[in-house]
Amino acid sequence: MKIESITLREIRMRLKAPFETSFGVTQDRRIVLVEVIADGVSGWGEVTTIEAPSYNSETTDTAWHIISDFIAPLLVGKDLPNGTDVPQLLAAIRGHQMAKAGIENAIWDAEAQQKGIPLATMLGGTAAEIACGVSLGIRESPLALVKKVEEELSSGYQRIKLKIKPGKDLDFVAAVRKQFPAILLSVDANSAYSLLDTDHLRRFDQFALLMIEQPLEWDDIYSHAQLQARIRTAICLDECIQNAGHANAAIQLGACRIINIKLGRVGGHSAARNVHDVCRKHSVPVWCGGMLESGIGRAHNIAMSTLPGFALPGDVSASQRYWDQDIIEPEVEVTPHGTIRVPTAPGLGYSVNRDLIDRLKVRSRNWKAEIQVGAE
Ligand code: OSB
Ligand code: MG
Repeated sequence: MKIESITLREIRMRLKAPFETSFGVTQDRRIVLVEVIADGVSGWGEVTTIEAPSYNSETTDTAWHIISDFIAPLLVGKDLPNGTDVPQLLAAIRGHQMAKAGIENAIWDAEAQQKGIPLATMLGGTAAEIACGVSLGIRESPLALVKKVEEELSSGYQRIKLKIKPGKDLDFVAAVRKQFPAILLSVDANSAYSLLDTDHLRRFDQFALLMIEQPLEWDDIYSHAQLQARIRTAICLDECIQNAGHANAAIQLGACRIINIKLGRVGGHSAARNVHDVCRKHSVPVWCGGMLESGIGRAHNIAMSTLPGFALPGDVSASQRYWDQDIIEPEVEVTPHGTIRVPTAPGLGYSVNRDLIDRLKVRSRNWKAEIQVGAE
Protein backbone atom coordinates (compact mmCIF):
# COMPACT_ATOMS: atom_id res chain seq x y z
CA MET A 1 0.00 0.00 0.00
CA LYS A 2 1.63 3.17 -1.13
CA ILE A 3 0.74 6.23 0.98
CA GLU A 4 0.09 8.72 -1.81
CA SER A 5 -1.37 11.56 0.17
CA ILE A 6 -2.20 12.62 3.72
CA THR A 7 -4.66 15.43 4.47
CA LEU A 8 -5.35 16.95 7.86
CA ARG A 9 -8.53 18.92 8.40
CA GLU A 10 -9.55 20.62 11.61
CA ILE A 11 -13.30 20.91 11.96
CA ARG A 12 -15.36 22.64 14.66
CA MET A 13 -18.47 20.89 15.92
CA ARG A 14 -20.77 22.06 18.68
CA LEU A 15 -22.15 19.40 21.01
CA LYS A 16 -25.92 19.59 21.48
CA ALA A 17 -25.33 20.16 25.18
CA PRO A 18 -22.29 20.99 27.33
CA PHE A 19 -20.55 17.92 28.77
CA GLU A 20 -19.16 18.33 32.28
CA THR A 21 -16.48 16.08 33.75
CA SER A 22 -14.28 16.49 36.82
CA PHE A 23 -11.74 18.31 34.63
CA GLY A 24 -14.06 20.83 32.99
CA VAL A 25 -16.90 21.57 30.61
CA THR A 26 -16.75 20.85 26.87
CA GLN A 27 -19.15 22.06 24.23
CA ASP A 28 -17.22 23.31 21.23
CA ARG A 29 -15.16 20.48 19.85
CA ARG A 30 -12.06 21.04 17.73
CA ILE A 31 -11.57 17.77 15.89
CA VAL A 32 -8.70 16.82 13.60
CA LEU A 33 -9.64 14.41 10.81
CA VAL A 34 -7.05 12.47 8.84
CA GLU A 35 -7.58 11.36 5.26
CA VAL A 36 -5.00 9.01 3.80
CA ILE A 37 -5.00 8.03 0.15
CA ALA A 38 -3.29 4.68 -0.34
CA ASP A 39 -3.24 3.01 -3.76
CA GLY A 40 -6.02 5.33 -4.86
CA VAL A 41 -8.34 4.51 -1.92
CA SER A 42 -9.27 7.12 0.65
CA GLY A 43 -9.27 6.07 4.33
CA TRP A 44 -10.37 8.18 7.30
CA GLY A 45 -9.24 8.51 10.90
CA GLU A 46 -10.04 10.87 13.76
CA VAL A 47 -7.66 12.31 16.31
CA THR A 48 -9.52 11.94 19.60
CA THR A 49 -7.75 14.60 21.65
CA ILE A 50 -9.83 17.10 23.53
CA GLU A 51 -8.97 20.79 23.34
CA ALA A 52 -6.96 21.12 26.57
CA PRO A 53 -4.39 18.75 28.15
CA SER A 54 -6.79 17.85 30.97
CA TYR A 55 -7.67 14.24 30.12
CA ASN A 56 -4.18 13.24 28.99
CA SER A 57 -1.23 15.34 27.82
CA GLU A 58 -2.36 15.73 24.20
CA THR A 59 -4.49 18.50 22.70
CA THR A 60 -5.94 19.28 19.28
CA ASP A 61 -2.96 21.56 18.65
CA THR A 62 -0.24 19.16 19.83
CA ALA A 63 -1.68 16.50 17.52
CA TRP A 64 -1.70 18.93 14.59
CA HIS A 65 1.94 19.78 15.33
CA ILE A 66 3.13 16.18 15.74
CA ILE A 67 1.37 14.93 12.63
CA SER A 68 2.44 17.95 10.53
CA ASP A 69 6.06 18.10 11.60
CA PHE A 70 6.88 14.45 12.21
CA ILE A 71 4.32 11.81 11.21
CA ALA A 72 3.09 12.98 7.80
CA PRO A 73 6.59 13.72 6.39
CA LEU A 74 7.73 10.28 7.62
CA LEU A 75 4.87 8.30 6.11
CA VAL A 76 4.00 10.03 2.87
CA GLY A 77 5.40 8.15 -0.11
CA LYS A 78 6.09 5.00 1.98
CA ASP A 79 4.98 1.63 0.73
CA LEU A 80 3.54 -0.38 3.63
CA PRO A 81 2.44 -4.01 3.48
CA ASN A 82 -0.38 -3.19 5.94
CA GLY A 83 -1.70 -1.08 8.82
CA THR A 84 -0.01 -3.26 11.43
CA ASP A 85 3.36 -1.87 10.24
CA VAL A 86 2.53 1.70 11.26
CA PRO A 87 3.45 1.46 14.99
CA GLN A 88 6.95 0.24 14.15
CA LEU A 89 7.47 3.13 11.73
CA LEU A 90 6.32 5.63 14.35
CA ALA A 91 8.16 4.04 17.28
CA ALA A 92 10.83 6.76 17.36
CA ILE A 93 8.14 9.34 18.17
CA ARG A 94 7.57 9.14 21.92
CA GLY A 95 4.04 9.43 23.24
CA HIS A 96 1.41 11.29 21.21
CA GLN A 97 -0.70 8.17 20.86
CA MET A 98 -3.81 10.09 19.77
CA ALA A 99 -1.94 11.76 16.93
CA LYS A 100 -0.53 8.40 15.84
CA ALA A 101 -3.92 6.69 16.10
CA GLY A 102 -5.56 9.23 13.79
CA ILE A 103 -3.12 8.29 11.05
CA GLU A 104 -2.88 4.57 11.69
CA ASN A 105 -6.64 4.13 11.80
CA ALA A 106 -7.07 5.95 8.49
CA ILE A 107 -4.61 3.48 6.95
CA TRP A 108 -6.57 0.53 8.40
CA ASP A 109 -9.75 1.91 6.82
CA ALA A 110 -8.06 2.25 3.43
CA GLU A 111 -6.63 -1.26 3.68
CA ALA A 112 -9.98 -2.84 4.58
CA GLN A 113 -11.62 -1.06 1.64
CA GLN A 114 -8.93 -2.36 -0.68
CA LYS A 115 -9.51 -5.88 0.58
CA GLY A 116 -13.27 -5.38 0.21
CA ILE A 117 -14.00 -6.40 3.80
CA PRO A 118 -15.44 -4.58 6.82
CA LEU A 119 -12.77 -3.10 9.10
CA ALA A 120 -14.30 -5.08 11.97
CA THR A 121 -13.60 -8.32 10.13
CA MET A 122 -10.05 -7.29 9.30
CA LEU A 123 -9.40 -6.58 12.98
CA GLY A 124 -10.61 -10.07 13.90
CA GLY A 125 -13.98 -8.93 15.22
CA THR A 126 -16.90 -11.31 15.21
CA ALA A 127 -19.90 -9.51 16.74
CA ALA A 128 -22.73 -8.43 14.40
CA GLU A 129 -24.00 -5.93 16.96
CA ILE A 130 -22.34 -4.28 19.92
CA ALA A 131 -23.80 -3.39 23.33
CA CYS A 132 -24.11 0.30 24.15
CA GLY A 133 -24.08 2.39 27.28
CA VAL A 134 -24.02 6.14 27.83
CA SER A 135 -21.72 8.46 29.70
CA LEU A 136 -23.62 11.26 31.44
CA GLY A 137 -21.95 14.53 32.35
CA ILE A 138 -22.22 16.09 35.79
CA ARG A 139 -25.61 17.85 36.34
CA GLU A 140 -26.73 20.62 38.59
CA SER A 141 -28.84 18.39 40.86
CA PRO A 142 -29.51 14.72 41.62
CA LEU A 143 -33.08 15.20 40.39
CA ALA A 144 -31.92 16.50 36.99
CA LEU A 145 -29.57 13.52 36.74
CA VAL A 146 -32.33 11.00 37.55
CA LYS A 147 -34.49 12.49 34.79
CA LYS A 148 -31.66 12.21 32.29
CA VAL A 149 -31.00 8.59 33.27
CA GLU A 150 -34.69 7.79 32.78
CA GLU A 151 -34.58 9.25 29.28
CA GLU A 152 -31.48 7.24 28.29
CA LEU A 153 -32.91 4.01 29.69
CA SER A 154 -36.08 4.50 27.68
CA SER A 155 -33.93 4.78 24.54
CA GLY A 156 -32.67 1.27 25.37
CA TYR A 157 -29.13 1.89 26.65
CA GLN A 158 -27.81 -1.08 28.59
CA ARG A 159 -25.51 0.67 31.03
CA ILE A 160 -25.43 4.12 32.58
CA LYS A 161 -22.18 5.79 33.56
CA LEU A 162 -22.23 8.90 35.74
CA LYS A 163 -19.42 11.41 35.76
CA ILE A 164 -18.50 12.38 39.32
CA LYS A 165 -16.23 14.81 41.13
CA PRO A 166 -15.73 15.69 44.81
CA GLY A 167 -18.90 17.39 46.07
CA LYS A 168 -20.97 16.00 43.19
CA ASP A 169 -20.77 12.32 43.85
CA LEU A 170 -22.45 10.23 46.57
CA ASP A 171 -25.79 12.11 46.60
CA PHE A 172 -26.06 11.91 42.84
CA VAL A 173 -25.27 8.20 42.69
CA ALA A 174 -27.59 7.47 45.63
CA ALA A 175 -30.52 9.20 43.91
CA VAL A 176 -30.01 7.25 40.67
CA ARG A 177 -29.53 3.93 42.44
CA LYS A 178 -32.67 4.48 44.54
CA GLN A 179 -34.77 5.15 41.46
CA PHE A 180 -33.23 2.33 39.38
CA PRO A 181 -32.19 -0.47 41.78
CA ALA A 182 -31.32 -3.06 39.12
CA ILE A 183 -29.59 -1.25 36.24
CA LEU A 184 -25.94 -1.65 35.27
CA LEU A 185 -24.50 1.52 36.80
CA SER A 186 -20.96 2.86 36.95
CA VAL A 187 -19.14 6.09 37.79
CA ASP A 188 -16.15 7.85 36.22
CA ALA A 189 -14.04 10.27 38.28
CA ASN A 190 -11.41 11.17 35.65
CA SER A 191 -8.66 11.24 38.28
CA ALA A 192 -10.43 13.60 40.69
CA TYR A 193 -9.53 11.80 43.94
CA SER A 194 -6.40 10.66 45.74
CA LEU A 195 -5.55 7.78 48.06
CA LEU A 196 -6.30 10.13 50.96
CA ASP A 197 -9.95 9.80 49.88
CA THR A 198 -9.97 6.02 50.39
CA ASP A 199 -12.64 6.11 53.14
CA HIS A 200 -14.82 8.35 51.00
CA LEU A 201 -14.39 6.12 47.94
CA ARG A 202 -15.28 3.04 50.00
CA ARG A 203 -18.74 4.54 50.50
CA PHE A 204 -19.47 3.85 46.81
CA ASP A 205 -19.44 0.13 47.70
CA GLN A 206 -23.04 0.45 48.97
CA PHE A 207 -24.36 1.17 45.43
CA ALA A 208 -23.48 -2.18 43.79
CA LEU A 209 -21.72 -0.42 40.94
CA LEU A 210 -20.38 -2.31 37.97
CA MET A 211 -17.17 -0.28 38.34
CA ILE A 212 -15.55 2.94 39.41
CA GLU A 213 -13.51 4.33 36.55
CA GLN A 214 -10.13 6.04 37.01
CA PRO A 215 -10.64 7.43 40.53
CA LEU A 216 -6.96 8.37 41.11
CA GLU A 217 -4.12 10.14 39.31
CA TRP A 218 -4.10 9.82 35.54
CA ASP A 219 -0.68 8.12 35.37
CA ASP A 220 -0.50 6.23 38.68
CA ILE A 221 -1.17 2.50 38.39
CA TYR A 222 0.38 1.65 41.76
CA SER A 223 -2.00 3.84 43.81
CA HIS A 224 -4.95 2.17 42.11
CA ALA A 225 -3.59 -1.21 43.27
CA GLN A 226 -3.53 0.09 46.83
CA LEU A 227 -7.08 1.42 46.49
CA GLN A 228 -8.42 -1.74 44.83
CA ALA A 229 -7.19 -3.77 47.83
CA ARG A 230 -9.28 -1.53 50.10
CA ILE A 231 -12.61 -1.22 48.26
CA ARG A 232 -15.08 -3.85 47.01
CA THR A 233 -16.19 -2.04 43.85
CA ALA A 234 -14.21 -3.06 40.77
CA ILE A 235 -11.81 -0.39 39.56
CA CYS A 236 -11.74 0.20 35.80
CA LEU A 237 -8.67 1.98 34.46
CA ASP A 238 -8.98 4.47 31.61
CA GLU A 239 -6.29 7.25 31.61
CA CYS A 240 -3.60 5.00 33.15
CA ILE A 241 -3.55 2.42 30.35
CA GLN A 242 -1.56 3.79 27.42
CA ASN A 243 -0.27 0.49 26.02
CA ALA A 244 -0.33 -3.28 26.48
CA GLY A 245 2.57 -3.12 28.96
CA HIS A 246 0.54 -0.85 31.21
CA ALA A 247 -2.42 -3.21 30.96
CA ASN A 248 -0.22 -6.12 31.95
CA ALA A 249 1.31 -4.19 34.88
CA ALA A 250 -2.11 -3.06 36.11
CA ILE A 251 -3.51 -6.57 36.00
CA GLN A 252 -0.45 -8.15 37.68
CA LEU A 253 -0.57 -5.51 40.44
CA GLY A 254 -4.30 -5.90 41.02
CA ALA A 255 -4.85 -2.22 40.16
CA CYS A 256 -8.12 -2.90 38.32
CA ARG A 257 -10.57 -5.64 37.39
CA ILE A 258 -11.83 -4.03 34.19
CA ILE A 259 -10.12 -1.99 31.47
CA ASN A 260 -11.60 0.66 29.19
CA ILE A 261 -9.92 0.66 25.78
CA LYS A 262 -9.80 3.88 23.78
CA LEU A 263 -8.19 3.75 20.36
CA GLY A 264 -6.64 7.19 20.69
CA ARG A 265 -5.27 6.75 24.20
CA VAL A 266 -3.36 3.60 23.27
CA GLY A 267 -2.25 4.72 19.79
CA GLY A 268 -4.51 3.02 17.25
CA HIS A 269 -5.96 -0.31 16.20
CA SER A 270 -2.74 -2.35 16.52
CA ALA A 271 -2.07 -1.23 20.09
CA ALA A 272 -5.75 -1.52 21.03
CA ARG A 273 -5.76 -5.11 19.87
CA ASN A 274 -2.64 -5.79 21.94
CA VAL A 275 -4.29 -4.34 25.05
CA HIS A 276 -7.38 -6.41 24.29
CA ASP A 277 -5.28 -9.57 23.96
CA VAL A 278 -3.49 -9.01 27.29
CA CYS A 279 -6.82 -8.50 29.03
CA ARG A 280 -8.36 -11.54 27.41
CA LYS A 281 -5.43 -13.72 28.44
CA HIS A 282 -6.09 -12.71 32.06
CA SER A 283 -9.91 -12.86 31.73
CA VAL A 284 -10.22 -9.13 32.39
CA PRO A 285 -13.31 -7.76 30.61
CA VAL A 286 -12.86 -4.70 28.42
CA TRP A 287 -15.20 -2.13 26.91
CA CYS A 288 -14.83 0.69 24.43
CA GLY A 289 -14.51 4.20 25.84
CA GLY A 290 -15.50 7.36 24.02
CA MET A 291 -14.00 10.82 23.51
CA LEU A 292 -17.07 12.70 22.23
CA GLU A 293 -16.10 11.65 18.73
CA SER A 294 -17.54 12.62 15.40
CA GLY A 295 -18.92 9.81 13.26
CA ILE A 296 -15.49 8.84 11.95
CA GLY A 297 -14.02 8.14 15.39
CA ARG A 298 -17.31 6.51 16.36
CA ALA A 299 -17.17 4.17 13.35
CA HIS A 300 -13.65 3.08 14.34
CA ASN A 301 -14.91 2.45 17.89
CA ILE A 302 -17.72 0.29 16.54
CA ALA A 303 -15.29 -1.83 14.51
CA MET A 304 -12.97 -2.33 17.48
CA SER A 305 -15.86 -3.24 19.80
CA THR A 306 -16.58 -6.37 17.74
CA LEU A 307 -13.48 -8.11 19.18
CA PRO A 308 -14.43 -10.98 21.51
CA GLY A 309 -13.03 -9.48 24.75
CA PHE A 310 -15.44 -6.52 24.62
CA ALA A 311 -17.73 -8.12 27.18
CA LEU A 312 -19.31 -4.97 28.64
CA PRO A 313 -21.42 -2.22 27.03
CA GLY A 314 -19.21 0.63 25.76
CA ASP A 315 -19.55 4.42 25.71
CA VAL A 316 -20.39 4.21 22.01
CA SER A 317 -23.80 5.72 21.50
CA ALA A 318 -25.97 7.29 18.82
CA SER A 319 -24.74 10.25 16.73
CA GLN A 320 -27.91 12.12 17.66
CA ARG A 321 -26.93 12.19 21.34
CA TYR A 322 -24.03 14.46 20.41
CA TRP A 323 -24.65 16.27 17.13
CA ASP A 324 -27.44 17.95 15.19
CA GLN A 325 -25.85 16.46 12.10
CA ASP A 326 -23.01 13.94 12.07
CA ILE A 327 -20.35 13.81 9.33
CA ILE A 328 -21.08 10.23 8.27
CA GLU A 329 -24.04 8.66 6.51
CA PRO A 330 -26.02 6.94 7.73
CA GLU A 331 -25.58 8.33 11.24
CA VAL A 332 -24.91 5.88 14.06
CA GLU A 333 -28.21 4.67 15.47
CA VAL A 334 -29.02 2.57 18.50
CA THR A 335 -31.65 -0.18 18.47
CA PRO A 336 -34.44 -0.21 21.08
CA HIS A 337 -32.52 -2.93 22.91
CA GLY A 338 -29.42 -0.77 23.21
CA THR A 339 -27.16 -2.09 20.49
CA ILE A 340 -25.49 -0.80 17.35
CA ARG A 341 -25.57 -3.02 14.28
CA VAL A 342 -22.09 -3.31 12.83
CA PRO A 343 -22.02 -2.14 9.21
CA THR A 344 -21.18 -4.76 6.61
CA ALA A 345 -19.80 -2.54 3.82
CA PRO A 346 -16.00 -2.55 3.30
CA GLY A 347 -13.79 -0.41 5.57
CA LEU A 348 -15.56 1.72 8.18
CA GLY A 349 -18.82 0.94 6.41
CA TYR A 350 -20.23 4.48 6.52
CA SER A 351 -19.86 7.16 3.88
CA VAL A 352 -18.11 10.38 4.79
CA ASN A 353 -20.04 13.61 4.18
CA ARG A 354 -17.33 15.68 2.48
CA ASP A 355 -19.58 18.68 1.88
CA LEU A 356 -20.37 18.97 5.56
CA ILE A 357 -16.71 18.52 6.51
CA ASP A 358 -15.82 21.34 4.11
CA ARG A 359 -18.35 23.60 5.78
CA LEU A 360 -17.09 22.77 9.28
CA LYS A 361 -13.43 23.04 8.32
CA VAL A 362 -11.25 25.80 9.81
CA ARG A 363 -7.84 24.71 8.46
CA SER A 364 -6.32 21.96 6.37
CA ARG A 365 -2.93 20.77 5.23
CA ASN A 366 -1.88 18.20 2.65
CA TRP A 367 1.20 16.13 1.90
CA LYS A 368 1.64 14.33 -1.41
CA ALA A 369 4.15 11.68 -2.35
CA GLU A 370 6.60 12.92 -4.93
CA ILE A 371 5.59 11.64 -8.31
CA GLN A 372 8.24 9.35 -9.74
CA VAL A 373 9.29 10.64 -13.13
CA GLY A 374 10.81 8.17 -15.57
CA ALA A 375 14.53 7.40 -15.52
CA GLU A 376 16.72 10.10 -16.99
O1 OSB B 1 -13.21 9.55 30.65
O2 OSB B 1 -14.43 8.42 29.37
C1 OSB B 1 -13.94 9.50 29.66
C2 OSB B 1 -15.24 12.25 27.35
C3 OSB B 1 -14.10 13.04 27.22
C4 OSB B 1 -12.97 12.69 27.91
C5 OSB B 1 -12.96 11.55 28.72
C6 OSB B 1 -14.08 10.75 28.84
C7 OSB B 1 -15.25 11.13 28.16
C8 OSB B 1 -16.51 10.41 28.26
C9 OSB B 1 -17.48 10.58 27.13
O3 OSB B 1 -16.83 9.75 29.21
C10 OSB B 1 -17.78 9.32 26.41
C11 OSB B 1 -18.53 9.60 25.13
O4 OSB B 1 -19.76 9.64 25.21
O5 OSB B 1 -17.90 9.78 24.08
MG1 MG C 1 -13.08 7.63 31.56
